[in-house]
Parts: sequence; C-alpha cells; structure tokens
Amino acid sequence: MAQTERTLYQFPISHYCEKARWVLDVKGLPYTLKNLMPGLHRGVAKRLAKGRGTLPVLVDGSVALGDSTEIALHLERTYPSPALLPPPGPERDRALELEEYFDGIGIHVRRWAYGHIINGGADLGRMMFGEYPAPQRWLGRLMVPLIKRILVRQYHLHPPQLEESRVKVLEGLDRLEREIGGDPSRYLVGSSLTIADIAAASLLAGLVLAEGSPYAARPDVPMPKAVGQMAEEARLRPAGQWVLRRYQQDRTPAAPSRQAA
Ligand SMILES: N[C@@H](CCC(=O)N[C@@H](CS)C(=O)NCC(=O)O)C(=O)O
Repeated sequence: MAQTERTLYQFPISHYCEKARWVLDVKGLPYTLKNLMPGLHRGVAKRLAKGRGTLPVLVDGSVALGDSTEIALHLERTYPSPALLPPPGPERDRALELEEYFDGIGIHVRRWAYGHIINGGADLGRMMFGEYPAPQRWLGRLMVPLIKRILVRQYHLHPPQLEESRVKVLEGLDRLEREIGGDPSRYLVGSSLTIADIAAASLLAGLVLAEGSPYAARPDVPMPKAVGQMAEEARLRPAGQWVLRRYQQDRTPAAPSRQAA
C-alpha cells in the first residue's frame, strides 16, 4: 500500500511547530519537514491551508491544516493509537481546555523570550537558521536585522508588554503546578500523556531551556542573563521540573524517515 505523503511546513525554532512534531512523533508517523524562510512562509501557508498564514502547516495526504491544535486533533482522529485524549467525557473536556490554556501561554513565552533575546543581543540568526541548508542559512543570517524589526513590531516586544508576558508566564507555571498538585511526575489529565501535556511542555520548553527540546542551552549561543535566570528559577519549581521530565520521559524521537528539506 502506498504511504500517505505527509509534510510539516515549519520554522524549526517555533514552539507551536515543536508541539505538532511531538504529536506526529508520539503517533510514530513518518513525515518530511520543510523549513520555510520567514517572509515567504505566509504565502505558502495561506495557499496550502487557507488560514492566517502561520506555521506549522501539516499536509497529510489530501488534508491541509494550518494550526497546531487542529493538527493535533486531526492526528488524534485519524491515527487514534496511541491515544492522546481520554474518551468523550469530563476528562477529555479538561484536556482540551488545558491544551487551549497553554496554547495561550505560548504567546507570552514567545514574547518574553524574543524580547529578551533581541534586547540582550543573543545570536538570533544561529538560533533561527542553524538547521537550514547552506544557502538559506546564509540568507537568513543576512535577514536578521530586518527580522528583529518585524518581530518587535509584530509581537509588541516593548517593556510594558514584556512585563505583562512575564506575569502571564508565571501565572502559567502556577496553574501547571495546581493542575499536577505540585508533583512533577503527574500528567495533567489522567495517568498518561495527552495533548494537554504536549502543549504545556512544548510551549514552556523555551522558558526552561529544556534538554531534548529545540531550546536546550547551547555553548555556541550564549543566552542573555534574564533568559538564563528565568530558566534557573523555573527549574527550581515543580512546573520547571515537570517540563524537564516530560522531555526526558515522553518526547518520543521522530520516526526514521523524517528528513529536513
Ligand atoms: N495558533 C497557532 C499559532 C502559530 C504561530 O503563531 N506561529 C508562528 C511561529 S511560532 C508564526 O507562524 N509566525 C509568523 C507569522 O505570524 O507570520 C498554532 O497553534 O499553530
């Protein structure tokens, strides 16, 4: 039987893309990764998924989806094993509600992290384009000053908004700790991994600089002090420990046929 053509269009650094990769990997589904250049991504994403033009976009056979939650729900419906949602009922509703909540926290993690990375003078080019093939990597690095200006404008990376996001992120950590009863070994809902755990762990990984995530500390990309300090503080908390554990125990590696394009 012919294998379904499955392609994930992504930015390697994006935590919403990491969430989609994680669901694909847990389900053991092979896929091709296509890294798009910022700027050109919008046209491609809109053409494929007719959405807002953000990434990730998953093309799974004849189906195209342009949002990480839609991707996760599509994969759960189409490839139900292993299950990443409880059966219909209150537990499933709770998992979906938590998934949505942590998706919202992801916006604040991104704003807080980009704000400090850009203000702190970290090597954004290396972070964003390290996984691209040579011509795009060079082009990407040349585009960094422009990308920084666009990020500042698009995500409102100004001091009052960064402070607002810092507060929201800390609220997210508090909520996570309430949901797991302060126990980093517990899953958010029931006794196994769900889409809610994947959303929370992937969207908070950048805050904790979690090993095994795309945001693990790298000696070639020193982080600004504020980013390192936040990671250190978060790691001292059950919430930070929980993120590290999810990456250690539940971040299934990609199926062997995955390739970067
Ligand atoms: N709710 C969307 C958010 C996706 C999102 O914001 N993606 C960012 C990368 S982290 C993006 O594509 N930004 C570029 C743009 O907005 O044009 C999802 O879950 O997929």
